[in-house]
Amino acid sequence: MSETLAIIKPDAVASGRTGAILAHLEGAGFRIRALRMTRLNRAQAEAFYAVHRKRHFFRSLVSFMTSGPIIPIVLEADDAVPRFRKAIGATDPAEAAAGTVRALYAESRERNAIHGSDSDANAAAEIAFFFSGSGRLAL
Ligand code: 3AN
Repeated sequence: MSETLAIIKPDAVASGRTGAILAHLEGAGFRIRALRMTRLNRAQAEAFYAVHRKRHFFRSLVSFMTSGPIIPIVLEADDAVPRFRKAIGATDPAEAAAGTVRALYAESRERNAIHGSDSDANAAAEIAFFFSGSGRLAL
């Protein structure tokens, strides 16, 4: 078993898709190991997406990700990172495979409903970003 970090993004939280997305993920075999609701400030969003700081969409992405509450989730499964990437689909919902979370719930390439870690190393770093210290109780 391994872990990955998911984030239900502000668009999906605001449109009331949280429950549907959680049910979809549990139905796809992911086990919820930790979950919280929070809201990023600008500095936190810039730090989380630092790898994209030179991209043309960075400012817009930070603005979107700070626009409302988000729900970070630690998910567990066999090969969690690649399995989860497959379950959420391509970044652009127009290119996401049928039945994936983004095909079902994303609005656009930016407002794309959900985040998923892209490697085991990034999963560990992203889980620590949201669930370090007392934020994550021993299981
Ligand atoms: P993914 O979330 O599929 O791993 P990344 O890591 O390339 O995609 O991009 C991180 C986030 O940046 C995406 N989830 C999306 O919200 C936003 N993003 C990526 N590419 C674009 C783009 N061309 N225009 C606007 N926003 C984008």
